[in-house]
Amino acid sequence: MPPSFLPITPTLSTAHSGIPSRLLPKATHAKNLIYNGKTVPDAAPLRRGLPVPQGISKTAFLVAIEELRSALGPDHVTLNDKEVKNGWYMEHPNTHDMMPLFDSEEFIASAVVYPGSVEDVKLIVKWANKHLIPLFPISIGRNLGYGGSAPRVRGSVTIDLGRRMNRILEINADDFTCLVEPGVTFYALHEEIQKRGLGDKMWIDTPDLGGGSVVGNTLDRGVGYTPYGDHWACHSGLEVVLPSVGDDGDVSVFRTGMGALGVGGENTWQCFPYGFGPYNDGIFSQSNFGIVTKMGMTLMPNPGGFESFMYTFANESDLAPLIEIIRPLRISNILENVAQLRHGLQTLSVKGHPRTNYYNGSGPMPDPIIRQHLRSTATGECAWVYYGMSYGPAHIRGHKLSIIDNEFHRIPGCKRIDPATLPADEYFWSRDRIASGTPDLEELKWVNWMPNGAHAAFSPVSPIKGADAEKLYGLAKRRHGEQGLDLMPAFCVGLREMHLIVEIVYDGTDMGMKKRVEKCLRDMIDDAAALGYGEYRTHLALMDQVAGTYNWNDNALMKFNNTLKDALDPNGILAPGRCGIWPKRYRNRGWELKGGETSTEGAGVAPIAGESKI
Ligand code: EUG
Repeated sequence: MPPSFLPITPTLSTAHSGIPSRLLPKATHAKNLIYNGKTVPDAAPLRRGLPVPQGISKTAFLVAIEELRSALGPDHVTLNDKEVKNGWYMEHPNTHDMMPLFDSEEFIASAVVYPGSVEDVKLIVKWANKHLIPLFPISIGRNLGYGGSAPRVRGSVTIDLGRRMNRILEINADDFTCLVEPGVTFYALHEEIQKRGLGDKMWIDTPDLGGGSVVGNTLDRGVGYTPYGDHWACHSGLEVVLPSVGDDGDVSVFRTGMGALGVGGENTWQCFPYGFGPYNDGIFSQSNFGIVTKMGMTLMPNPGGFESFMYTFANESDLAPLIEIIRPLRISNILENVAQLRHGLQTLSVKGHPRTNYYNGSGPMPDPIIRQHLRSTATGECAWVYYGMSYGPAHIRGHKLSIIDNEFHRIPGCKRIDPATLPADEYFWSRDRIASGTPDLEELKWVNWMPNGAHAAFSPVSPIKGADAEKLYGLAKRRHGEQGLDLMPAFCVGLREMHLIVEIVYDGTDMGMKKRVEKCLRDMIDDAAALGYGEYRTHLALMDQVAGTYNWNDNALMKFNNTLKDALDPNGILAPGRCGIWPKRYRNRGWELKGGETSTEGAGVAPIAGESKI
């Protein structure tokens, strides 16, 4: 479809998941680029029909759906029996993985349900236990590169929490905290703070793209780029609906931390995350133990000034000595935010042009070609680019920046790029906005590297050591070379560890390429595990493999998770398989994905013995 006919991107005034109007021109441009890169129709009719989950007949499933419809209202339950439509970042599907590694009809929902309240969520949980239908809750569904909104088990009923549960319940300008529902995006929270005239007073922390759910991203232990970048560490208080039905026939909802107080818990719910007794929040992140319906989050006071800086490093071999320089600076907070050290190729690809603009060969784009094209950019020819920010008034920043400048210049060929020389549309300024709490839309431009651009990530964590960086970069380079894929690594440096994020960009319609991407990802996970590195997060397709690497003492951790799963969700209805945790009914039936499969399904689920409680 010619871009001029593309409908306008929904804004926050018309959709909870919409774009802030300040970013609408950017969204229009980004959407045009994406649609220009699509070589196949955006929507395709379902080839395999309604994806009914295993363990229930189609007839019984449709009867159950009618029951849910009459309980919640006909508009709040939709069957997924027509088509797969991929859309793009701002108008993404809530039914399947828009960036599939498998066939699009593998990680796919049978229906989507839209609760409007915690009571509705409880009702849905009761319904799922009665009919033994798997549920998959999403907040916004923009967990892109890790499966998006898609369920792990084919035919699960997606609970789209965000569409109707998207209130900002509180922004507390005294305590610098907020309380949000799952449908609040980083964009929406930022806009609301500006609207209330609090923008000069407080910042939010945002990931590279602002369309994600604050709750969803935090539960997935996502990362942002202000000093409040560790989202999980910055949250305070959850409200959770549990997945089982008690002996009294009711579904339990509870609050963690100070929110558990019988009287007045709201006072300190967002100020002190721990409360009394065991700290339970952890088991609801990257898990399938409960449905989070409210979350508290801390907000950052405006530090009184900020200044981005950017350095380039000439040689690939500068990586290890540079990381050694970064570690003490980061631990002592001279480097104050989760900075990014990116490979030059990512600086090129984020301009949003297809790879074919630069190179037509097969195999990874050769370094001399990358360097040649970087020469004519504002960044200049280099191997690595460091993006960081210093906070506080000028005299405070000056002290820190001079230390950083001296230290970085110990690497021969290091160059500080003067921001004053950079045009307003340079990617640097997007990093500048993000590191100062203003959500942006720039990052997704590198998906245009490939036609029908999709991406999946290899995301290992390691100490901030040169030797670790070299080993991880080395194995990624070797495995990308074997599969003929371009390597675009970025090191995101936390306080005492770093996340290496390797996003592989691929053609989502090219099954051969997808198989190479899967092989590359699986080989990197195995290589990393053999060297003592594990991933902090992964794609649905890779969760079993990654969970399997955390196997110390005869898989003691997974045994513990299984114990929790069986206790909290005896019928196994909540997000089976998420993060490698399979309910009893699914275990040992071949649901785990090890690599090379064409189907994501196992051989059935165990029936429940005895009578249903409902
Ligand atoms: C990015 C960052 C991540 C992640 C996936 C993608 C952005 C890449 C720091 O975490 O998990 C440029």
